[in-house]
Amino acid sequence: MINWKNLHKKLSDMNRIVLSTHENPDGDGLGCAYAMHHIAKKMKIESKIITATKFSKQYNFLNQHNCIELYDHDIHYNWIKDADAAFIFDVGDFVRLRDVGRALTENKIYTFNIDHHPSLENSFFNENYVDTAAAATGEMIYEFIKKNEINFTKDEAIGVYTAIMTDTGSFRHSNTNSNCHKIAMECIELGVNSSRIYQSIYENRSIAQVSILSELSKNLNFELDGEFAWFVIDQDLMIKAKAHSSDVDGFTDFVRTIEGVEVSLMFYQIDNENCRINFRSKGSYVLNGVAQKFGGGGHKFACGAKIQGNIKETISMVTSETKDSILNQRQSNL
Ligand SMILES: [Mn+2]
Repeated sequence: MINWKNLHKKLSDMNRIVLSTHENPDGDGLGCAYAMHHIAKKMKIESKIITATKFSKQYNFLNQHNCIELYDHDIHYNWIKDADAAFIFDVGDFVRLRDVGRALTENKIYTFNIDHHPSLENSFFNENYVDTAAAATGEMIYEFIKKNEINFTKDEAIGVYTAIMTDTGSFRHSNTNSNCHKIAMECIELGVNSSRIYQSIYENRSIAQVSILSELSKNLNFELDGEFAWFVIDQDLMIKAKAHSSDVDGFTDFVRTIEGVEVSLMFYQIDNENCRINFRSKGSYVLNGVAQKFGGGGHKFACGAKIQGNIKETISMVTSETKDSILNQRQSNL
């Protein structure tokens, strides 16, 4: 049982807090930070949401009064220095805080990790509040609010709703539980406009995204009787499509929707040296073991890794490891 009262008690003694989440922020991390920003406001605590990398424009609706700021050493390093603590949401791994993490460590800021990822390494944080059974970190923020009888209003509800909606793939993924629906119901009763949030996130595709999609649909690789699909987004494709790194979000989920596909993998070439891999499973095969082998991590059916090295070698290494894992799991499922 997580001691949410303890966290609240500590928070009430603070004057300034840093709120952050992983690089390439998603709806869960940003939604939690947004909800916490409003809780802090009510408690007269100064707070800033500082992200390590740019968030994509589909989350603009969370950036009211420009409460979300991209880390800028000249502006934020000294601001962080005077903070009482940092609350980090949904991060999975401390390294995914990038420059924000460095500023926190160098300034010896007390850190609270609030997350639903099964983290292997939590020792970078001073306190860990982890619940791997939660569908979204947003579900945990809701618990924090309720356990402490914080006035739950539309402001916090927008963040909580966004977090749960995005991490459950709009209440479709296997992690969706009745609690998600109950919380969503309460958020909607508080005035959250669910269809507007949905449209903002999922019906705001850039032309760049659509052109990548049309290219990658011609270059899908199917293996293991079509159960395993993988694709590559290299720098050429990104340049041709005039795309930004946030434009590739969601493609792995999309490829998983293909009939017969159980596992989908995206190889995204960040630069000549680095490659990001996203792993998605429909639920028959657990993938985070494979991600961990390559220094990554995440959830059982949605995880990722970053690999340094030649992309061709990375592809052959990771696809062969994934195939082995699928075949092993097929064997033990018999
Ligand atoms: Mn999450």
